[in-house]
Amino acid sequence: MARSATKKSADIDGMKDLFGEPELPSGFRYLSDVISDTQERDLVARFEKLDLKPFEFHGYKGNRRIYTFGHRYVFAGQEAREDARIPDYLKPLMEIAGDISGTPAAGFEQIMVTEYAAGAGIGWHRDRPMYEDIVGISFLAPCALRLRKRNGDDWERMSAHIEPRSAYLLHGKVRNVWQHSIAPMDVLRYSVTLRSFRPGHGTQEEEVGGARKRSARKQSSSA
Ligand SMILES: O=C(O)CCC(=O)C(=O)O
Repeated sequence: MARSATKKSADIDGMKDLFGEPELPSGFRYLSDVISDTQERDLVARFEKLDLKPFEFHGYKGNRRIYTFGHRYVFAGQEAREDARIPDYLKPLMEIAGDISGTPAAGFEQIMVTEYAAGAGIGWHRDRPMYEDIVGISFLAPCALRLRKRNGDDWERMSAHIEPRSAYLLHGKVRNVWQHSIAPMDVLRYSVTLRSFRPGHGTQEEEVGGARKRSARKQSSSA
């Protein structure tokens, strides 16, 4: 059965419900109000100026549009850019990722801005294997981050309510065992996803090749 958790202003970190059952899988962490209204407005104004491109996976173009910073991995559909340096205006978000994860902020070397216009969502997936911690920061609209894990022939499902200006962490089990997705949005939402790399990850070519093979076998969509 699906369970849902809504916490407006509290941190969620391995919390249990009244019956001692975990509300969300271990490794999930949530912090509300990590940025102010003004910061949100300023950052969204920056995102609106980016040359966002539809997310592409095996020739399939998703409705969401993305722009990536950090040049260790170039997503399909994105041009490899000479200068993919992380701009200064995103550095405060790296600090937030560092705070929520306990990983040094500088470790979040891959940053993706995603625009979900009305009708856009993201399918079930786990992030590519070369990434370690995944941090999401949300802008403009709330959404439900749906989580599912195989349980025999069935799926165990949970859902986390994500407010704008909040951050969530996917680490450990919720990152490695559970899949996540977001249903198509009714209204515009942006997210910034910050990813750290696993120690000793390979070259870009190996990552792209390996990720594609694994993705084709296991995942309906990948990020
Ligand atoms: O928009 C979000 O918060 C989720 C993004 C995501 O799951 C991804 O890009 O892999």
